[in-house]
Amino acid sequence: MESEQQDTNLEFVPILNHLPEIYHDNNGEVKQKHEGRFKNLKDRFKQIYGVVPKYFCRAPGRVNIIGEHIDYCGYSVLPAAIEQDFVMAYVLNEADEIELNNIDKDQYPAEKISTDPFQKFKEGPHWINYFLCGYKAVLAIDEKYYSQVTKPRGLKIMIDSLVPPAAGVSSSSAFTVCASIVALHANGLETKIPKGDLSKLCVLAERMAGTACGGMDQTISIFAEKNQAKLIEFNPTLKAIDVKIPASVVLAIGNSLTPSPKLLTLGTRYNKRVVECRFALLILALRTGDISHAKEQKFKNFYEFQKHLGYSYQQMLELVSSHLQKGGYTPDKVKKELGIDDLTDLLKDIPYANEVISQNYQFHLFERAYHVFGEASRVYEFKELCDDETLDEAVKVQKLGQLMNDSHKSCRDLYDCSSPELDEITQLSRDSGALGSRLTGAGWGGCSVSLIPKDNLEQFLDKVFTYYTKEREPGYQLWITDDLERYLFATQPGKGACILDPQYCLWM
Ligand code: NG1
Repeated sequence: MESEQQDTNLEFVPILNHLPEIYHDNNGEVKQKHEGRFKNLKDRFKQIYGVVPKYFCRAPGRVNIIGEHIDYCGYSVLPAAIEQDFVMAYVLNEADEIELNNIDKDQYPAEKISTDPFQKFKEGPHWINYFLCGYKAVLAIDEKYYSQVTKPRGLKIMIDSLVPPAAGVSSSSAFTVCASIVALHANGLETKIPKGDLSKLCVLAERMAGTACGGMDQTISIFAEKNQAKLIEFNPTLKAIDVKIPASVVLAIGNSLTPSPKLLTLGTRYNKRVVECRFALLILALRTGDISHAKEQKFKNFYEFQKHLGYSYQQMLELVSSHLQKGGYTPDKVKKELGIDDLTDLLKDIPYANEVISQNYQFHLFERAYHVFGEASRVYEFKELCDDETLDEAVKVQKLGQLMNDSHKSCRDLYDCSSPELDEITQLSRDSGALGSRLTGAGWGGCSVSLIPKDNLEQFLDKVFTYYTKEREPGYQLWITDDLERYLFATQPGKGACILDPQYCLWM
């Protein structure tokens, strides 16, 4: 497995010939659904630019089955790609500019930007910044790669996305990865930047745009394989290991329809959690005798610290219980614990850390750390159960469901990243026959993922549809815009990012 994985890190993003290599063909869906979508994209491209697109690049969103808010602590996660993806059709542009149009032109009006990879991000959470993330990943971060491009090419692009935005299924990374593939293909780097490096570059680029993210989303979008969930290990080296979900169950995604736009709440939510984990790490390291740590920051994350101690997850949980206090720390208390006057110095590598410090009066260090070690352990329990061929199938899926329920509870009660709607839809899912149900992705809104016995799927979907149709309090509105099947659906692990062979465009 080790050497197999080394090879995948060095592979390049594949160029594929046919849509059935990418999409599942349940009941002839490729013809009915996906071909139509690509034809529409091609027609819209021609209407806008007067020519047909030469290439298509695509990258999927993901569902995280288990392992929430632990990738940035260095721990492994267990996601799968979903079929919903970003597709970008493009041709080269004689002019030194990048024109971008979106099928959804009302939400995402046309934009023109220069080809300069070092240009600044737009102020605020503008969608073009995700394009820039992917563009910069390839052309502005690692000199080893971008020095091979004498002059970045101008581009005309048409974007189509089926990944619901701000819903915890990583539309931001699917966007970033898809843009990175356009940038590498258009500039002749598709056989220069291997998948392992590309995913790391995409992570760095998304961090430049503001989120102190880990690497789960970009990595699964690039490494995913059809019908395989993946255990993504970041340490000691990046690995994407196949995980077979038992055949008797399926995963279903339910959108709570309460969007959670991460970039608008970094100071109080996502990046705050990253800061809380950092404070917890520093205090634990001091308490276990590593006086120099707070100043020198010897350990980048909890993973490195645990490795240094040689402790099990259980021992880490005991350490947290003995040394961290429940109920929150004020900034002054954190300073006192660490024996320092200024916290910002310890957070230099975390984007928007100043906002986190200025916007918060309480940091919940015990709760966050306790979640992280519990969740990190659940990920491996989940993987081991999936791998265990001796276990009775019914017992196995029951245990997997329980781990997902425990994960949700921990996200809700310790990490405080659930929402009333996510609690409602996960509970409704359990009551409707799911073996387990949890929030997926960053949380505070967005989607749930549930594990359902295959034979109960139809009944399950019928029951959970009531989440969308039931009468709610006056003034309370879910963001339903069109057909419900976009919000509640069974999902099969999908294919990772790819380029479509230009021949495909000729016969389409
Ligand atoms: P989403 O669900 O896309 O907001 C985020 C991070 C992940 C991970 C999860 C929580 C980005 C791009 N991704 O995902 O790295 O930390 O939250 O597990 O910010």
